[in-house]
Amino acid sequence: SQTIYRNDYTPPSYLVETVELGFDLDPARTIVANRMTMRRNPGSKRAGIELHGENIELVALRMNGKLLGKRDYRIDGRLLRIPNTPDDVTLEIETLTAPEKNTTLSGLYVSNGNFFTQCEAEGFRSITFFPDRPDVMAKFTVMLRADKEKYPVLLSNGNLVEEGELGDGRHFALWEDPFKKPSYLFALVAARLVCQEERFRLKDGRDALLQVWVEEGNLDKTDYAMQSLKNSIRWDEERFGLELDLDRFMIVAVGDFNMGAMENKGLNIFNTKFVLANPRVATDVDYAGIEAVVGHEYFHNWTGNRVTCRDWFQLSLKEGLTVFRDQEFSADMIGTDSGRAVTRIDQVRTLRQAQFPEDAGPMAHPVRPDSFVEINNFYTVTVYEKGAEVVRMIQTLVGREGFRKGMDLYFERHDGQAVTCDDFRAAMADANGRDLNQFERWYSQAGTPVVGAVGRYDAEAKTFDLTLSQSCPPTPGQTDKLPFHIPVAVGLLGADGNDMQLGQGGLKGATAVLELTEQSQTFSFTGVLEAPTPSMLRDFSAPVVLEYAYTDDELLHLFSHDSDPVNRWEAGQRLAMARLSRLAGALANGGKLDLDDTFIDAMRKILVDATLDPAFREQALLLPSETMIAEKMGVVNPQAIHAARQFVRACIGACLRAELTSQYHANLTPGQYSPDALSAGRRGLKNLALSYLAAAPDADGVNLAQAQFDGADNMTDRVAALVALIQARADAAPAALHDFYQDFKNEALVIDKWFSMQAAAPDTDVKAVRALMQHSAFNLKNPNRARSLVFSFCGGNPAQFHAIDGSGYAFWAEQVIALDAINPQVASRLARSMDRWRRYAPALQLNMKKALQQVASLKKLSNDVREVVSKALA
Ligand code: HT7
Ligand code: ZN
Repeated sequence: SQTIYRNDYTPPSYLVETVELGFDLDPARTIVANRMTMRRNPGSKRAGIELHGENIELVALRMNGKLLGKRDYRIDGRLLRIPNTPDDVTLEIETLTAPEKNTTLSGLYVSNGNFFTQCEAEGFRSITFFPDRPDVMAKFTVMLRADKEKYPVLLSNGNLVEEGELGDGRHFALWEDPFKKPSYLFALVAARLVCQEERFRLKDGRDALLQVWVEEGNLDKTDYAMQSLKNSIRWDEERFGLELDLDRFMIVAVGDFNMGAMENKGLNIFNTKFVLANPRVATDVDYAGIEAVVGHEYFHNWTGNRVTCRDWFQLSLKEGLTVFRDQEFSADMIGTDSGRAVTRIDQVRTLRQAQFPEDAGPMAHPVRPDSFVEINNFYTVTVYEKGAEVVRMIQTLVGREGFRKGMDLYFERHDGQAVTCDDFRAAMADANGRDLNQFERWYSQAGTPVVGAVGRYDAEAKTFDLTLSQSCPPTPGQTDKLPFHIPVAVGLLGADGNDMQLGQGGLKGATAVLELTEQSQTFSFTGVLEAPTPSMLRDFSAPVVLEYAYTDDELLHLFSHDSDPVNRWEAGQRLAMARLSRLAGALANGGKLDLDDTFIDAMRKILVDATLDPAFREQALLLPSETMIAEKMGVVNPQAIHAARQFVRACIGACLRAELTSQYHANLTPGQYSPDALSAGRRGLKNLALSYLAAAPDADGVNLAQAQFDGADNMTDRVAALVALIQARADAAPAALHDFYQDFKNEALVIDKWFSMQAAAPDTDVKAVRALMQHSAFNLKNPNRARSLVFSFCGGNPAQFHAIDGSGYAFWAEQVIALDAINPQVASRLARSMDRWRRYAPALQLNMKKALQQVASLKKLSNDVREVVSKALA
């Protein structure tokens, strides 16, 4: 395996102008004919043509009409080279592939008897020989031929030009994409599917045809995806002035898919998980996921497709920006300040749960990585979520209007081009007359910066000095870091809980955005009439760890009064984290467990505060996860962390029993189910109350859960009740699981939930997981199913996965190896669950290392998995 470096980028030797693809589709033997016109790239110094190709059989190759023989070209591993080519070339290439044998779900593959493609990042090269790199953009015409009975629907990018019969039971469809695109955006579908369709009036008066394609039997689950698509189109018109540029936009759902969805031009292909929903089968979280992912893929049409990446190191150019756009879309769809804050809190949770650990582990990389072995390993929370934070910080620095100006300039300069993260930053800087040079370090330096804060109040001078300093821990290949440009949004609370008006120069209003650019800087607030409680990093203004020696009293003050809901929530998390890590430490050392009334009282106050949005109250009462607690511990003891968290949950359930019960009843949502944010928030708070009640030692909570399970008319309530029963180890849990399976055995996405609830159960050990793998519904080849059981156990049940006897690690090694033979992309995601092995107690470390070495020692291993395990062991 070879490391590829960003600095080695060279322009392509040839550009492709047009591509005509012909597919004779057959699961065992598909013939692909590719005719492309190419022209020497004036910017390149290399003489010949280089085409990528993998896992395909070359049948014939013609150049400018002449059949080439073996001596005219060379195939070196995965590259086909034709030396000394003329400036203008027409290549005709015929290849063979066997889609039914393709279990990688990259390239052309078969799922449930239908054909689909997945070309990002480098799947197109297993369809035909091609310069498969994003800076080669061409116009595609695609002819599909297939059996009409088996594959009545033939789809590709762009517009349908012609369709008809071929006479032998086969039919054809000819598609033309009017826009130039890189090969990773190519797609085809040949399938037995049905669709919900609608004509939708665009802002410029044109009508676009919108379609959502699914398997027969799922047409009762497409409304929400269609509604989300229409909302996305409208939102992009209004917020960014960006219109749909096609007459037709299609979403197709497929049950076998490596990721969430794919933004192929005009033909988005989605994991069924992010399309199919009705109240019977989908939870509130599923609905929110569909809205976000439909939005995300649609927004890529401009940020990713019209302007794409020069090379894969620039992945965050499209992904970070598009995540930021989908986050803003979801927040705007809720519409209220409080709803917006709840979405922001969710984003912060994801960062802390997944991105901060990645940034502190062996796979840490900058938002714009410098090198990789396998690009598929870099579709990460760093590139996506931290990338979105970086874009958000730019908006914080230039303001919302300034950000829009920057976006306009970006499209004015780069529409139709393949560009870099620097080009995006330059557009933002130039449109706003801002210097964003130092800001570049957010793209080039890995690691989570730590911002230390010290406040000093001078009662006589009525000033408050806030000294901020920054540091960033070393990450692989980067020992010393230079200071970042960090926006720190700050407010000062008085003793009455109100925001003080900040009186100094640019620091007017209730919140000031301080720009920390040095290693250490002091910011002075004047006219401060009393000692304030500082509320820092409001709205999580930067993806950093903020260290400030808050007292409990200060945190309680912020938890009760901060006008910034994100920091109000944050104060509660700090209060909880202090107790959870103390308790976990005590448990690890055989100490005594107790929980103070102060904490319980603070939780009570929020719980019963009817002026607060239920969704916010749910967030404020939710404890940090076991993974987040682990990140705060010096040495990780997963069993102690689990027991500590369970102890606090049981205390809350017992001490707040009356309030939790009354909030449970006050937040019922009778009547027809609706996934809107207010109803979902009420259900969220009610179901959190239920989970605390069920965690308490008495039987009342369990009885309530059983009643909710029996009477539920929607999946959110049904799953919440079942999880409460399972987590409480209730006697009724096995029967409820049995009934759940019987009721939903024909709904694949619900059976995924059935597996994952059991995988995360407190009593599920490796033996139990192995037994579940023997269930007739389990199938390791289906990524959703593998994630629902194997991943949910290895990543979502730390106390059992990290069993002292090392059985979890041996299981992990076995599954990584088994999956690698089927689907390296999925295997390598599972491999990542051992990233943080060096932080565990020595006895666990030893077994973790052994398991990693066992995988690393295999001769036959994909680049994907090898990169992950060798970096973990390095
Ligand atoms: N841009 C898409 C990435 C993607 C992908 C990458 C590697 C392998 C399979 C994949 N499926 C989709 C998804 C997105 O960010 O919108
Ligand atoms: Zn994306």
